Amino acid sequence: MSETVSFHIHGAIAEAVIDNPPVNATSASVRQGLSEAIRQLESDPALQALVIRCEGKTFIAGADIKEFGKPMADPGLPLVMEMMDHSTKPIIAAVHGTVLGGGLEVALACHYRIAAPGTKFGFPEVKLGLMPGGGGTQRTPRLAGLATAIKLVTEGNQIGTDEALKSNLIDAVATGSDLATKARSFAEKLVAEGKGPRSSSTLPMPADNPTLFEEARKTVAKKMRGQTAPLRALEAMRLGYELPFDEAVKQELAIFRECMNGSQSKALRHLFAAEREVARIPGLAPDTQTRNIERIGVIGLGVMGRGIVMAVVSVGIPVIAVGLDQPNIDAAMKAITKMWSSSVAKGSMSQETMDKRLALITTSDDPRDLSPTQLVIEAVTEDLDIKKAVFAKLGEVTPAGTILASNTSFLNIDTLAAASGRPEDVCGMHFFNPAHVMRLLENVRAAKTDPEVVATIMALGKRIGKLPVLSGVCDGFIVNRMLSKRSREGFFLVEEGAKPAAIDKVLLSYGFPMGPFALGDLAGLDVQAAARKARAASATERELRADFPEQMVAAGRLGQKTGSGWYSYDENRKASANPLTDEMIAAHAQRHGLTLRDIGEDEIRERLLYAMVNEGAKLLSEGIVPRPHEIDVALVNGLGWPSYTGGPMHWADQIGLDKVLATIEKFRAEQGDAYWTPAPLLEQYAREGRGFYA
Ligand code: 3H9
Repeated sequence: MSETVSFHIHGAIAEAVIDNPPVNATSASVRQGLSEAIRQLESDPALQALVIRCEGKTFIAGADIKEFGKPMADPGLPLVMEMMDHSTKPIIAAVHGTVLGGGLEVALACHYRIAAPGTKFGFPEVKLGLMPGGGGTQRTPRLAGLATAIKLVTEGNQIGTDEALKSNLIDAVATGSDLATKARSFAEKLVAEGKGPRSSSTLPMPADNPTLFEEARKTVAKKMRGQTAPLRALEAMRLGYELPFDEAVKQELAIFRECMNGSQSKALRHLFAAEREVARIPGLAPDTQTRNIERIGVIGLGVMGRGIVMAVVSVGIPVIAVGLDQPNIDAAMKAITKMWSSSVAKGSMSQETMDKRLALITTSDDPRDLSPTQLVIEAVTEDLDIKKAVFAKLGEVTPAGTILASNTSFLNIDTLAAASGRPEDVCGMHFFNPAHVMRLLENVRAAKTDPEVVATIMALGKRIGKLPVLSGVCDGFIVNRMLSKRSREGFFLVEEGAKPAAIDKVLLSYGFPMGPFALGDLAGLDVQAAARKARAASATERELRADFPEQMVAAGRLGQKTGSGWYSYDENRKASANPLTDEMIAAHAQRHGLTLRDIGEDEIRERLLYAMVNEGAKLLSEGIVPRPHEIDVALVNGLGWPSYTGGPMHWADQIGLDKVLATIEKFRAEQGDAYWTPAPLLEQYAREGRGFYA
């Protein structure tokens, strides 16, 4: 048939088997093979039905992303689906794994669908800045109803077989025997019962409901701020009420193509590839041995330690959790139980799951009890002396080969490694708060970290559901180092006259989940003040003068947790303007003789974000990260840098590094070399007319 599609005949039933690893995407040879299979079905009078199924771990997981942006070889997917739709003999999709995007569209263009237990279905196109372009916005409402269809195409989430069956997206679940056999019997039964093709395109659209469309627009505006693809998907779905099916799918395809050629999809596709690229560590052989991790120790049971315990046991790995003393352990277990109980109360976790997770936690106040673990994650107070003492102790009480990882967010891992006496076993594993929720994990390779340790923590990160990114040792690693430059500019802008709320608004409207001041209130101004104190020795006079966190801590305003910070908070932590903030800024300006001026949105945005891009370029120049991919993936997933811009380095490339450099030079002239000296790599790339990505 084709390189990737084989054709088999079992009596009256034909079978087209797709084998196009890794995910059976609808590449050109798959489309060609499928179209030939349908032609064969039509032309051979002995054949009564066709089953389409896939080899490997999944049915078609979508159109081939690698073909996007290039001329599409014939036949296009819409043509193949039209052939299926118009076939005079029934076509059955036998699906398993992840039936996504164009894969789900192929299945819906078939006349019947049978799924293996555990199959997942979804339209993840919006996560790539796209919307279904192969009839998904037209067939799904016809089969599953408007509410389900809107949710599937705009949110991009997956549903399981139960929901798919209930929503009429599949006809049967193949329990009891293997999918291929079950699908064949299903086809034979159809033939025996004289059931012919049954096209979803001929079904009527469900009753219109403008309220559902309006609600979806609001949800998208809130949850996927700034993203255009989900709105375009709704626009395409509405066409079903205005045009005949064939015309609506043509227009849907045109909208899909517009999205595909737009900057948002380009950025999101870049991130999709970058997320996979960061798993391949330059210089680390792919077959590097990983150490066996069966039990993990966590030492330090504050907010971070608790979150790490929760993340680890959630995938079934037992934890030995070591706290300071019994009251500290009790407080931690109480906090963990409270969080899980609230999930049980909301119905997002079962009592059985909670009990299982709790049973995986053993507590102790003695670090010697960590000896049966293969990895210990240290999450004690961010104080170098305290951490050094902990690493010295861990070096003593755990056997050689046990990995010792620090969750520090900025301290020097090489210093901790030396303190342990076993530097080859030491690394960083920097989780983001809340550690059981946030996807990003910054793994840190220190000077002497064994390659096996690096391979192990990268694999473990994935195992516990995180997105691990590898960084070298530096103050703040990737996210916090870049973020510290944004905070600096935020404080300077306030000293120069910009209002904190106005600064936050600029980033919020650019797609960030919050601005620097709302983030400071959330993280705690005491935490921010402590980080400033730790860095005071290397700070400039101007940085020391902009001591807003310290002033607020002195006034007992620690942010959300005390109900007052940059903003005021009610009992539900809803923010409102805080008059004390204006008073503090006015008094600060008077004390230091500062002149305040009006600052425009462009300057605010450029100072906050270009300061980060410049620091990212320094991370690259210094070899802290080997490529810009790590930076983009880390900032999007750790800070909420808007994904549809592709992350700071991709974003800067799109603007043009010459333009970014010119603005940085302007800020340098206005603000001084100490803050705005361009990274050498940025200067070099701008001169060469290239981007951070070659
Ligand atoms: C679409 O369908 C548009 C239609 O509506 C319009 C038609 C006209 N193409 O994630 P993994 C590669 S848009 C090409 O590590 P997992 C991936 O790059 C598409 N390649 O595995 C990686 O290769 P490498 C809608 C793809 O098991 C390898 O497969 N579909 C594609 O953790 C393994 O990937 C989607 O958006 C693809 N479509 O997860 C689905 N997908 O290592 C996107 C993956 O060389 N895919 N690859 O970089 C996924 O969500 C996950 O890959 C999946 C497997 C859940 C399938």
